[in-house]
Amino acid sequence: MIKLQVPKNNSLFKTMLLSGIFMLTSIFGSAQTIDIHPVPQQVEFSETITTPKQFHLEQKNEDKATQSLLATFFNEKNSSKTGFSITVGEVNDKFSRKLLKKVPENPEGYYINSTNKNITVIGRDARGAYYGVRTLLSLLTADQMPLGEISDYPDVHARGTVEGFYGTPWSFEHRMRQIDFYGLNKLNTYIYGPKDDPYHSSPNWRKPYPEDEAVQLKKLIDRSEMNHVDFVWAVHPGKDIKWNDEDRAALLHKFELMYDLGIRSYAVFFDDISGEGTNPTQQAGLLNFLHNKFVTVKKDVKPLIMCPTEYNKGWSNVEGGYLATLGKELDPSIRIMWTGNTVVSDINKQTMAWINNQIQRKAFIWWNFPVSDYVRNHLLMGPTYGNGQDIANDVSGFVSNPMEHAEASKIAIYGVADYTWNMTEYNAGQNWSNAMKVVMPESHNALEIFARHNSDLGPNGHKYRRDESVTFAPLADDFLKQLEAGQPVGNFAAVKKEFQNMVEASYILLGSTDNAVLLDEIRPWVKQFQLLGQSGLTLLNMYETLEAKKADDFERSYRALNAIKAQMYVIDRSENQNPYQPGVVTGSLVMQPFIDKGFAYLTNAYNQAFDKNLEVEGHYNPHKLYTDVAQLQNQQTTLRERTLTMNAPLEVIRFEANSYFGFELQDLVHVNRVALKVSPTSSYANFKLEVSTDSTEWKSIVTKEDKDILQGNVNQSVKYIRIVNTAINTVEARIEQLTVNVK
Ligand code: 14T
Repeated sequence: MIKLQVPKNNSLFKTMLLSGIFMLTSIFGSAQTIDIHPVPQQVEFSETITTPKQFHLEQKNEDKATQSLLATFFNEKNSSKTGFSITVGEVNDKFSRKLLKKVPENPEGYYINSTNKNITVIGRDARGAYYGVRTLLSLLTADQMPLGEISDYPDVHARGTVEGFYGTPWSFEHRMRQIDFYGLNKLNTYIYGPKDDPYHSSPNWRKPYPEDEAVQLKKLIDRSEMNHVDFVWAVHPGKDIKWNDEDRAALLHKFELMYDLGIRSYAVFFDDISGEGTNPTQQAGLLNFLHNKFVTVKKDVKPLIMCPTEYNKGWSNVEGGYLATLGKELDPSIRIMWTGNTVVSDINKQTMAWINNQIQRKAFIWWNFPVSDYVRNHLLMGPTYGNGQDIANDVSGFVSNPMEHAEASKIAIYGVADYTWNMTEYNAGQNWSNAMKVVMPESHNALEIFARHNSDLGPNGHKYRRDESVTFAPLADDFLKQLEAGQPVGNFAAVKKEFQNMVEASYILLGSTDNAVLLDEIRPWVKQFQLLGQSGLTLLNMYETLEAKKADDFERSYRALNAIKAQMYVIDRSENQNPYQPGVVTGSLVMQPFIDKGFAYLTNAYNQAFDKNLEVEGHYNPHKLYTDVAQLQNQQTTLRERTLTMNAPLEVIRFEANSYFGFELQDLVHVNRVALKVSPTSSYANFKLEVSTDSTEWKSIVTKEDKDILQGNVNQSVKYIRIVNTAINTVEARIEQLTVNVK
């Protein structure tokens, strides 16, 4: 038999390791790929043999999840006494004694030894054995099976997601699919904390879940157990908690109720609150109480996790001592969550050094990606990148806060699984390509074309951006430069190819059946994407017909492009109509701007050459936000028909005395109704509506409160409109709506 030795320092081996896909050559020279995910820590394969067909399986431990996972593969048909021997167990089962010392010390680690006679899988613990079986099954599902050793373990202890976004919580079915996905990809943590579940947060956090919801939670918990996922139930009591015995008891009682449903891991969130609930001494007192009276009493409950009120550096006031107090007073076993230097930010060594020093323990990272609750008209389907690959020993956990689109979030989650398992070997681009195949096995190519143009967020309040259309961007630049220099365009074919790819990919996706759940989530964007690709092709027709000086043909393409835009406008106004960022945006970083610029250029060039007057209309929003409130500085505005809206921020805003917020219009514009909705509505007493033509002289406008909305009728031409806080103190309120009707 020919031996394929793969020395560790061999570069071929390295590239294989990076992808988790191992190419082995069998004696007949046929290439064989074996796919292990996440990328394992250490693999030494020598040769392959034809994968056995009959097995003799022995499971030494009694882990139910491992048992049922094994049962998905081993059955009556492929098992017999004389079959190929497979033994699975934990270190504690003390079998195959000479292999025991090869099992990694790390929790959840495992060791696999495969020879041409047998395979042994030994886990450091039950979860390790379970992960070993996950890997075993990837070895057994290929025609050729590698012989050798795998020593594997995760770099980060707690790995997974926190369902912590605002917006429609994931459905029961989606959660079931997610939990299976986590088990499959060796993720061990699902923190349940959807902001819009009233039994997680106010007003009902003290109350038991209604029967039907409890039944579903129970099923999710059972499913988690079968996937070795810790289902962490989080409570968000800070909006109305009273620091007294009664509320402590209420929380303890709720924990008990959740324990009865099967919960064995808990978290308490104090994010995005104001007032009494934010007191660190009280928060620490409550957590310690739960630790002493619940966690240590129960014995089978994991250490508590808490999300602090100051959960990122930008919001933390070191002098105030909030974090230091938590660090000092919280029981050392309690994990503290952290989103990084800002609410939405990537994590590096310095981030970790700073926070870990503050809280005297390793922070538990809450990574706000791919969450899109502040850019709801976008899909975030790009690669998982940006976090330091040297922080494995600085974190106690790393979870991703995903999009309300559960299935589409799997692309990013697949990245988190790989990144947290084997950080130094993590390769974002490779991982992303693999992710496409995992979520859409048949149509992965089309999905990749779609996803590479659907990753950036557009301008947003958190200033968080992602790469998009990376390989197309230089083509677009060249194309426009040549156009503007009046030169013939040299890369026409390459540009055309990508627009064609877009159109074809969208048809394939819309007709695909390999992930109907994903298609349901992204359909509006795929339809929009198809139109975008078509508008690109039409733009190229405009270019060609202008070059050929065919006026009639040019004008037809021009009209067609306008018609496509009109269809895109309809989708944007009729699908995904949430009140925050309604609409459907795709290709917004490179593709759409390229088409808009090319369209404007070609139309103007045509007008000049043929002495025509075709309109270059763009319905962008010429008005701006006008404010001196730092928290609102990057908030976006939307103009729809004649209503100008400030996109509602999610957080509580602190309005200092005399601070203001409103709009600066492009010119003097006739303005009618102004409407403001904030909570609490008691703030209206302090807010005054003013208008101005020059921003120096201001006129007051009378307002009245109606159905919780403050309204004023301006009925004159102005350039500036603002709401001023006339209180002598800072006022804290959430802005739910600020709209102005403009002529
Ligand atoms: F607790 C946290 F770590 C956290 O990130 N909380 C929220 C989270 O629920 C949300 O999904 C995420 C992204 O929008 O950001 C946090 O919510 C915010 C963040 C803000 F900056 C709410 C208002 C904000 F102004």
